Amino acid sequence: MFSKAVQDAMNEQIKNELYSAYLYLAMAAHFEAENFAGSARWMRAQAGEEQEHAMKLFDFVNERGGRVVLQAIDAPPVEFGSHLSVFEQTLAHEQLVTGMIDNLYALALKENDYASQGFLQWYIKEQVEEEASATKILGQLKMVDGKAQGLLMLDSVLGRRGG
Ligand code: OFO
Repeated sequence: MFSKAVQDAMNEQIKNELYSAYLYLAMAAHFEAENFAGSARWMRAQAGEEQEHAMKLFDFVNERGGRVVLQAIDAPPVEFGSHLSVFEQTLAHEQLVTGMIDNLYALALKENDYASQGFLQWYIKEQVEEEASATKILGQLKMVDGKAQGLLMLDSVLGRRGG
């Protein structure tokens, strides 16, 4: 059954996913201001994915006969520092979200909520991808070592994301 505890935790996670969208949109604005159009595009696409993560939860809560209750979203930071620092913050954020999804899954287990466990498997896999993609970009940024030519090349590669 869909317990109140799982429903509340999913409503909380809708907010967390929307905060992720907000955070990546703020990073997109940061890159736009720094004239890194490709990196801004990557972040904008990432923000779009986070909205989809929120909406999958939104739909699931409704399908289970629950009630979606939207919560206030904190303002994200404005400045993020160097390219390397932005992707360090991206990886740290995704690691944080992985912990949130793990806690949600643990709650579904505790509540004997098999449908939610099945549903959350998608998020567990998605978090592996999210962390891997931030880790890969971070590794490339370390190779570039802050050099303008390398940063511009990487910016162009990142700009290919999102069609
Ligand atoms: Fe929703 O995966 Fe990133 O935060």
